Amino acid sequence: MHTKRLVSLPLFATVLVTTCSLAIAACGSEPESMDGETETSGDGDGDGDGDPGDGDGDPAETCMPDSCDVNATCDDSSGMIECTCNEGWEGDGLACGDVDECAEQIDDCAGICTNEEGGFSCTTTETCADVLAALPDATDGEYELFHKGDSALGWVAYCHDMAGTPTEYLTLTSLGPDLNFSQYTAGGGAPGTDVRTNYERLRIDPLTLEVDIDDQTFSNSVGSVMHGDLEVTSLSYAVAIGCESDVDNGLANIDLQGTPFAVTGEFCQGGFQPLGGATKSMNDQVVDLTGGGFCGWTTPTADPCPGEPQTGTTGARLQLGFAP
Ligand SMILES: [Ca+2]
Repeated sequence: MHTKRLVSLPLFATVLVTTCSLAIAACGSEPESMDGETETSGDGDGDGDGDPGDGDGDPAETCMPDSCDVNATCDDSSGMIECTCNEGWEGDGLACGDVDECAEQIDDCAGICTNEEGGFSCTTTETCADVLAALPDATDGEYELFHKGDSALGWVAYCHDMAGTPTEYLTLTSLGPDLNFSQYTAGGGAPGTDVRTNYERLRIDPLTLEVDIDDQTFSNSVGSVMHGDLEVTSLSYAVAIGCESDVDNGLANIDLQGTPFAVTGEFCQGGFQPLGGATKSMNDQVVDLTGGGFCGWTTPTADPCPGEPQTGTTGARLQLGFAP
């Protein structure tokens, strides 16, 4: 970034440069190439010989408007012209190019970095709506968001419905029949086959990190159970229900491994003579739930504990936080 234009030159070169300083328009890079030549070939006798500041009669150089690149600062206080590219620019001072702060990742931007000549701009992306505002052509997909606009709290969201109402989901990576599911176990007062809903993505509020457990957009379900007159064919997330007295045979699993989040919320038991509980493990990224009663269940805590979780409209939220 720093370039001394000329240091020690034989007399003929100094004259050339002085001429350039006076007739700048024609100067170009000629003195620069002379400089390189001198340093390799004239090593022995060049020392102090033709230095303009040496008091050997040569006039000191003076910064002229075109001495340096337009994006550089000229300094002639030493008697020699020194050109230094300004902040946001890089080069030898005679020619300065833009620094791409985004590509070099020196922007500290909590969002979308856009390189600009001599600087950059940053659009903080805390929500998918922020992404859409910055990138009007953005389609549904994975985008990095920053909780509270903090560059240290980045996470990858799946932005859904970007053509309509941008909505944030957390993509789960622990997928399988026994991972990230809710189950209403058939039997007792609930005839039918086990209802199990497996989740691939969770609806998450990027501002509060609460999961709306009732959003089943990215889930699939099997089974059918009769809960009184209601046929249940799917369940909210993190809900374990059973309807066999004295047994907590309802099941559910939360597994956030592979995401930056852990479960910070608690769980409650509801129903008639409810049983069950929640066991956290793996730095609170994994929670195994059991629930039962006649009927009874375990769900994320709400006030009061959800009373009709089989309907899929619990209104409950599962609180997440960044894993330690
Ligand atoms: Ca730039």
